Amino acid sequence: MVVVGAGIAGLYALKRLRDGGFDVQVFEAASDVGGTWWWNRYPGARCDIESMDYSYSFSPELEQEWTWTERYATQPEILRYLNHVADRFDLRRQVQFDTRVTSATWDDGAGRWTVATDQGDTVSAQFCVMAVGCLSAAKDPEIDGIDTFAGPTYHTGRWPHEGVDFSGQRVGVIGTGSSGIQSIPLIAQQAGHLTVFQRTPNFAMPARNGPLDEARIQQRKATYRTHRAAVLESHTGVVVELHDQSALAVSDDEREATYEAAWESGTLFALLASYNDLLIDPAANETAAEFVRRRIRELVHDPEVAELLSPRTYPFGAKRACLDTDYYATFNRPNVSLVDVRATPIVEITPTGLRTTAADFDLDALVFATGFDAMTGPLLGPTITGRRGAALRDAWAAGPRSYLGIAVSGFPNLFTITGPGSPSVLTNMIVSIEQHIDWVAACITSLRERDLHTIEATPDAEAFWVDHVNEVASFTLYPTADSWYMGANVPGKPRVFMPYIGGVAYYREVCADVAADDYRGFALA
Ligand code: N01
Repeated sequence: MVVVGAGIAGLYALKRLRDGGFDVQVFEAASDVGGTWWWNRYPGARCDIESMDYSYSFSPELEQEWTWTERYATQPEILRYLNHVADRFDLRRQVQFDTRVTSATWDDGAGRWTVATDQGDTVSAQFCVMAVGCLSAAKDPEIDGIDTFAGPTYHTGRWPHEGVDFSGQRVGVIGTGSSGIQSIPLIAQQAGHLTVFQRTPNFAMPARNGPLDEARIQQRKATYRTHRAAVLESHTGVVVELHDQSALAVSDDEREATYEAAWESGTLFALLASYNDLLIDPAANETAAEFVRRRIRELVHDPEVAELLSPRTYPFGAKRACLDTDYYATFNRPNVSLVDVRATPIVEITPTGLRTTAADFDLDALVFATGFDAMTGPLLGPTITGRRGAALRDAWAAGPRSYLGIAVSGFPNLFTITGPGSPSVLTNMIVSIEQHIDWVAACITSLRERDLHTIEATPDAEAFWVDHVNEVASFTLYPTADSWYMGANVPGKPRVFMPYIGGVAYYREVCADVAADDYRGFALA
């Protein structure tokens, strides 16, 4: 088997499949393990799922051994954890680093994949597991003159390992998604002046991060197994209290108190889980959106800046919300200014800075917090060619098509871990990663036991699943936002809502049921 990627998914795939007696070779483009946590080293990078949830559940021993220090772990701490996992389970020896897979080609006659890399390797594999991540193809902004800037440019998703010293500099940050919202407060503390170029404001809620106290750690360690079981029954892979009630069915005072409690909790999904119609009914959603906007007005002193930072063009939660530490208060600093590049668009990057339709900005350094070609980008990076020479790129020209988000018709024995059509990015990623890999391991073990050699999604099953994913998304407000979930941040990318909103518990049931029904919707041969 070839596994592509040695991030959270690739490492677990290697461990699980090797334990299952399979011969596994992993290729990883980076120089070490960690995936997203190897690349995204920008100031302030940390996870917005609590550390004791954003960790593997497959090993109770690992769970007891490792002790997280903060409620929300920093990038260096998560990377240390993944290095510990790699060492503890002796995973590194089967990973070839600094090696990018360039192509995977299915050989109909042999019933195997030929996988080629940029280091000149060519290997033959019965199965190919794409553990390439959902947010790993960094996207530079498409702005004229980008190569003419005389100073350094940095993308948050490809941050220099030695760090960057912005002391005294005039810095520009383009982008106010999660990466921008995390890095802007820290860059502002260092820079002489920071100019934030904002196209669309985001909804951010305070993380209320802090050190984990010993009692909390011991309590979770004592109950980890039951906690993990509860996680599997949740919608998002995080246990949050769901209120099964409309936001419009309660009094204004009661609603305010509920939102206030969610805001104070510092939990990403808490506000969205406050009522059952926030992602369905625009009027219900507006109550939550206005609650956040009120908080922004309290936090930001200048009313004009507060209004600019207030999202008004899409429903709360329809773009991924963020957890922040001092984001809004950063705009009260005298060395920070906010430029609305929706009202006055960026015209070009110049050798000395950036020009909008309204002004020229002189800058020493530019930071692109401009996100990723999400979900499909990492899978379409290598040239994947399936049966009869068909390219995945062509099969997905109008948007990704997949059965369960894990397999594509015409591409036998190829598994897309947390691929488009699965809950993935709408959930705690580690929970969804472990579920996919456990499913794949059980699947190929079953094939081996029965002397079966190939598994392939049928066109009908794939068509049914694509329709289902779209249908459930269409009941919600998600498709109304220009989000990366919709591919809207990449010019020319088809507008399709890519993840599956069915949630962890329901989706697990579907996958288990498909397997129990002898892999219904798959052709086995
Ligand atoms: O990327 P994004 P991200 N001119 O796509 C703007 C996960 N994550 O790296 O909204 C001007 O969200 C763009 O503007 P607009 C998490 O799932 C998690 O921040 O397209 N602006 C937007 O403001 C997250 O959602 C964590 O109008 C341009 C920004 O750049 C996902 O990764 C931390 C532009 C991109 O925001 C992606 O987050 C970090 C242009 N030409 C990331 N092009 C945590 O766990 C783009 N923009 C905390």
